[in-house]
Amino acid sequence: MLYHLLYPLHTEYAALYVFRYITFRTIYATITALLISFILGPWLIRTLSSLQIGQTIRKVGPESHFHKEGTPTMGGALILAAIVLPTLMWADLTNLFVWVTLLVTVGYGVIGFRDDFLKVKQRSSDGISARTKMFWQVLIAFIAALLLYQSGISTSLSVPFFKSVNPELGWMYVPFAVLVMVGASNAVNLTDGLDGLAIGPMIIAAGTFLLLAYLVGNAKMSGYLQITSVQGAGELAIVCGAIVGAGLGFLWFNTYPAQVFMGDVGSLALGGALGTVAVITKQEFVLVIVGGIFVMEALSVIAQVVSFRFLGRRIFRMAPIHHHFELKGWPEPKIIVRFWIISIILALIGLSTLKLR
Ligand code: 57M
Repeated sequence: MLYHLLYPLHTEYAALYVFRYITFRTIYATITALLISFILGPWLIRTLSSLQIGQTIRKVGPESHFHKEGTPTMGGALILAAIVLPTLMWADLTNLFVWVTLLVTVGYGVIGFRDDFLKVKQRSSDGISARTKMFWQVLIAFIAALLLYQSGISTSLSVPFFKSVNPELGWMYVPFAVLVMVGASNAVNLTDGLDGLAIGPMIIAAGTFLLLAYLVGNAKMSGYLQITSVQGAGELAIVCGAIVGAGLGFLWFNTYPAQVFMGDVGSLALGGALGTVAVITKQEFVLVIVGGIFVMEALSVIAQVVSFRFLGRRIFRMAPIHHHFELKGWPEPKIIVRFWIISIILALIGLSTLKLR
């Protein structure tokens, strides 16, 4: 909105020319998101507590979590507001990519909201069925992928480390994009099981994709780096900036010992947003590296379920893998901070793919 209102006035007030720059708008989207989180955070936590919107803890889980019963949840609503409002304020709203990313983010947020709401209402940890959740996730991702496909976005794949390997997917781009969006969303959801465990790597991944979106959207830079250029993708740096700001603001309250959990409204939305940005910037494989913590968490569940079903024994003491370390006796903050450190290393490796090709 600000971009559309203020940039045209640069002919009269030269200083307003600065609104043209993605870098400027990204920085202010990040700061706006942070401010929204800091201003609304304490109010939201008080409101959630007074409405008794608290977490129900599974009794089969690690005992160390029992004391978390009743911690306000659905803090993801704050994350959503702190992503959507700054994006609407600072991004170019004629850009299709911005709207597609918002569609998935808000759409997944609504699915998560419904799930959290039912859990709180029924005072159980069941929520909506996995099948229903998956149906809506796939449907929203499908609409998003179709919009991208029809916009004429390149349907070839970029493979890290191999600049000349660009398999053409054609219409298969649509199911592939759906897989990335739905997969990312569920992987972040599985990771969200310790204070700050999901939001830390999310901030790091969104920061990395902020840079990637900027580079991919800049014809000169992408030409120099020999990466697929996607005209208009630079605006996603603003969305990523908002995710970083919203994430940092949320972490302020979610850091150990957490005053609030994000709930599915946050985890599904954040994962969906990251998946969509990866699809648009054509960095889906780099997402597997940068979001390696989320991938590891999801793979630990798959490995555990497969092993238990076919071999009759567990690989981990409990999946997702963060529970394994908890049951081994690692203190919660140690697991969290170590996962953050791994995330930073993975982000650096992900960025190195820009040069190693
Ligand atoms: C949601 N939710 C947390 C909070 C958060 C297939 C199976 C592996 C699925 C998996 C599952 O349901 N995962 C998705 C994980 C829950 O957090 C809430 O959920 C939101 C995110 N969706 O925002 O609202 C609990 O996590 C803790 N928490 C924190 N701090 C935070 O900032 O401490 C969350 C955020 C909260 C709180 O305790 O209540 C969760 O873990 O439930 N299921 C599992 O993860 C279960 N694993 C399992 O059954 N493993 C089996 C098989 C199936 C692989 C095995 O290993 O044999 C475990 N989850 C729990 N207890 N809590 C089982 C035991």
